[in-house]
Amino acid sequence: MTVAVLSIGSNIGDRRAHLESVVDALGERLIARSRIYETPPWGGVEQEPFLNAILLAEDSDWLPDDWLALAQRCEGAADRVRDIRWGPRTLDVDIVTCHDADGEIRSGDPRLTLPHPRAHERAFVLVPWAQARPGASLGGIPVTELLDRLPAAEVQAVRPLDPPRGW
Ligand code: PH2
Ligand code: MG
Ligand code: MG
Repeated sequence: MTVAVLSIGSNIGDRRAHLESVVDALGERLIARSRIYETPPWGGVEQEPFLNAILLAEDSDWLPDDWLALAQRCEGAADRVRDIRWGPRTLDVDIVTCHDADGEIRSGDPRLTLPHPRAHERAFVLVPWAQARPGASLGGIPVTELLDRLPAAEVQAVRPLDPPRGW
């Protein structure tokens, strides 16, 4: 059994619908989700604000590659085009961490590095994650402690949307 923490984001088109498409694709695998946050673009590319959320999902048989395949299917279904690094996108589905019975899976595979190598410095990942799973940790460090290390302005700029339709 593996449990995956997925960071989902969108800043093109119907942003909310793109996020919801991942919830639909996960179906009964979904075990928790954060609220949806509006977040300023991270990474230095000038672009529209993102909607971001964190989803937790589990599957009794899946390995990290299966979560990656699901992420890529969802991005493909949203007509994701790979162009500018850290640039605008209809849908981005990143695997932040993946746990099995032995704990956090570590992988240096360039196709899927685990845990995600930049998650610890992204408020748009850490804020929703701490909200969905208050006790969460990354590489043995509590997510709340990682948040304390980031500039307060970056953390405060990650703002929850009013929850419509219960999300
Ligand atoms: N994704 C990026 C680059 N920058 N900024 C925010 N706020 N949210 C994102 O999901 C995001 C980003 C590329 O993956
Ligand atoms: Mg990403
Ligand atoms: Mg990605």
